[in-house]
Amino acid sequence: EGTNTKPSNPRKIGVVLSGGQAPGGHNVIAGVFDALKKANLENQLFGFRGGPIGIVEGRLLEIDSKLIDAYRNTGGFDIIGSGRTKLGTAEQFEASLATCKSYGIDGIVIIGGDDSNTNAAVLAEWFKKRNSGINVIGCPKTIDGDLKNQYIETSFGFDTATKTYAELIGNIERDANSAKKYWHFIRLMGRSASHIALECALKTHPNICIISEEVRAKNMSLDQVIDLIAKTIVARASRKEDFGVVLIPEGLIEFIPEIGKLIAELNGLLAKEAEYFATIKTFEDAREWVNHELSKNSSYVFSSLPRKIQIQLLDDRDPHGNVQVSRIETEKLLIELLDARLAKMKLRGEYRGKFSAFAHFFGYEGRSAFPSNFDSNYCYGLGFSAYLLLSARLTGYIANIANLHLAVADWVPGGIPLTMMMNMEQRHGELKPVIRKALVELDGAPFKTFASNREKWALETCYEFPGPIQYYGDGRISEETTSTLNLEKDISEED
Ligand code: FBP
Repeated sequence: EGTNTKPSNPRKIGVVLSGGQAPGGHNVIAGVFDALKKANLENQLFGFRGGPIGIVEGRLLEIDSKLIDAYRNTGGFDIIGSGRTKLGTAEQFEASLATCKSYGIDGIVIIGGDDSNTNAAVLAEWFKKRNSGINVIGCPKTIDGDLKNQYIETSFGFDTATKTYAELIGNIERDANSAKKYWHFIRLMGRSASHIALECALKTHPNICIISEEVRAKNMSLDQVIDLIAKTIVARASRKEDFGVVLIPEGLIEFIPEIGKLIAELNGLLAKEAEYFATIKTFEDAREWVNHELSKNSSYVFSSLPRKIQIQLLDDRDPHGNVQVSRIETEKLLIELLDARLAKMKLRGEYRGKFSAFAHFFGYEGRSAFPSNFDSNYCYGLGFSAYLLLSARLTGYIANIANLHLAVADWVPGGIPLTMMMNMEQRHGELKPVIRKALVELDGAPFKTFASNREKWALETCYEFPGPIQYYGDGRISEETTSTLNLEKDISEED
């Protein structure tokens, strides 16, 4: 609130949704819309369609009150769609400038993850160098929870996605504990970091949760990961508990050192030889060629994997040239290897249980869920702040809100220059500015809390059943955010 009663000069603002869906994206747009209409009813909001490519190709639509009202507090990004096009070339920047000029747009809000916000900073700098008068503001989005740092407490979407998965995991735990005959292997989304798996473990107390960052830190091989799981299965079998729940972060496959190395080699090879690779007709021929091109170790690792996983590893790459981990069925790989391992142990008389396993993957069902109260409020606040930053003629900032573990009335909105969270890193032999992904910290409070409980959760059956997201009723439940954020804030306040 302020005392100024004079409307600002009319402005046209564009908004873009970039990358994977995250609950609350529509509320960011609602926040921008409401703020700009409060500033001046003549202000207009445009949505670029299909992600960043919409700016380049000039695909946009005006967002009016009727349209935005139909999308308030809903999940998904379907109001304007999303996409993963990477903005980086001079041609793309020129085309973006032309789009803005032809529609009179002088401010852009980019709603995205670490890469999209990096691109927002680069675009902001480019527009500034051209004296275009176009300002660019980012907003921190991703269910993966890995866009956070000393300034950004959490990315939006993480709260709702983990609550959605935790509800489903709790349901499976209850089923497992009722029938007492199945092991459930649940892979959870999260491209690299294991924040989602860790948060779900804190909420549901599964028997096993693998944390990729720990696997990498301990340099554990695939064989050792299998050992670890087998040990718990055997221990529970000796207590006549032939059931359990295992959480697996989808990024695990890349964090197992020998497979990580194989994937890095494959990414490089398929990028370099893309044209030749496209001419190979059968999987058998592709496998033979790949085996020939890979280093001896990686070729050995590749050959030892089941055919289905080999096919998935050779699947299409994402726009950054990386393997798409959401398509690799790591949970099935683990079950297959455990089946073989436990059969051998049975023959040696080391295991007397019955191993019957089911594989699940929870990803897309959490990305477009109806946002929790936390995400609804957080996103609306981010959108509103983004417009205030634009109206202050700032550029290259990311909207942020501090004190998110407190009641909404105590939240503090603001903005941070994106360059404050960027580092120069070598990418394809060139120094590039990047916002580093925040991985799970093994000395952080969330992981330590998990680590101090996991032995008990492994053997005893201590499942927790969070149930569905609550929107009304007791505020301690409906307004509560993630354990991850609360634990991180508790520690930083003690410091
Ligand atoms: P963002 O980083 O863009 O938010 O996307 C994250 C994510 O949901 C990952 O968890 C998952 O691996 C990936 O997107 C799946 O991508 P796609 O939607 O292209 O299948």
